[in-house]
Amino acid sequence: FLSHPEELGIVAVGFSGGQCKPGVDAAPSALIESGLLTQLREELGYKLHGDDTVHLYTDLVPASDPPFRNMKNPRAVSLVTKRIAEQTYAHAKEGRLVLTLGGDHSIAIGTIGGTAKAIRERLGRDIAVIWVDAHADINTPETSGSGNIHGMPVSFLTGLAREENEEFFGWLKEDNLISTKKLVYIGLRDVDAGEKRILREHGIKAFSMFDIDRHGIGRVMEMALGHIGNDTPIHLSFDVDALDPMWAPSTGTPVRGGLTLREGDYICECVHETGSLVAVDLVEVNPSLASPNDLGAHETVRAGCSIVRCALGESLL
Ligand code: 4U7
Ligand code: MN
Ligand code: MN
Ligand code: MN
Repeated sequence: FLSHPEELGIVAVGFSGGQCKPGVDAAPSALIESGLLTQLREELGYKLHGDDTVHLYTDLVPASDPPFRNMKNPRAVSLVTKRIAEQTYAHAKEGRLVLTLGGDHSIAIGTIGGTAKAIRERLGRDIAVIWVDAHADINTPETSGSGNIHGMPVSFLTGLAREENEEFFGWLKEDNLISTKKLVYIGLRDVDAGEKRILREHGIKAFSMFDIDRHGIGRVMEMALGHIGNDTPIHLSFDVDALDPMWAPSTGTPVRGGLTLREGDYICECVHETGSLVAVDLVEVNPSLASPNDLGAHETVRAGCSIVRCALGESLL
């Protein structure tokens, strides 16, 4: 699906407004400083386009941004994700593989909104989304208990949450949206009651940690990719909190009982192996959420780099 499979469009998003803990905005710099982009260039042989500096989008963040429909920082998140959608759209429209380094998971409203539109225009195809996460991130503004938009991106992307007003995600049009039928979750273990109802009502495919324990990650990946079907462009959105806190402690909403790093890498390898990958997000790394004298932040950044390299084909022999 890529006209330039060896070309990577990089979007580095230092944005944290989708949740309340500072620090997740520092993740792209931490990932880049640990050598990720150099590895992609020198070891995996990609040609990189786009960001070597990290966007902080501070010019877009309004001075006053009171809640709207229970959402926190709604204007900022809407403006920033609109800008991100323009960035991923531009790379995907060129036929490049798009890599976005977040940032909190609200940014997927932009990353997926942008690739969905570009792939429709370029190939006339709907993308599938593989959402790897401890959480389903499918709260509507009304079902959300926290009001944090990083718990809502999937509801906006599937059109389950809608808002006409341009200022509050009204810029999302039909061609930015994805179908609930082409969405697959892997790694779920902390899903709110309202979200469970949404998943059930819409028959959304989800592989929880229970399914991974029961069938093993190998069989789960067969089933997940089988559900999407061969020959469908895939956007992989990877929340580092899908990994067990043993591997990725420095994240805003850690949940015990998660994926091993090897299972996370395996998911990415299988997605890469399809040859259908068009975009990857890595989100929710928060290097500041670690005690100064432990290795949590370093380990989490390292795990994030491993996830990205696997998705981009490092394990190919
Ligand atoms: B993340 C939560 F209530 N569901 O809506 C919410 F448990 O991007 C958590 O997956 C959302 O890290 C987590 O606030 C968002 C909560
Ligand atoms: Mn080329
Ligand atoms: Mn998430
Ligand atoms: Mn999560």
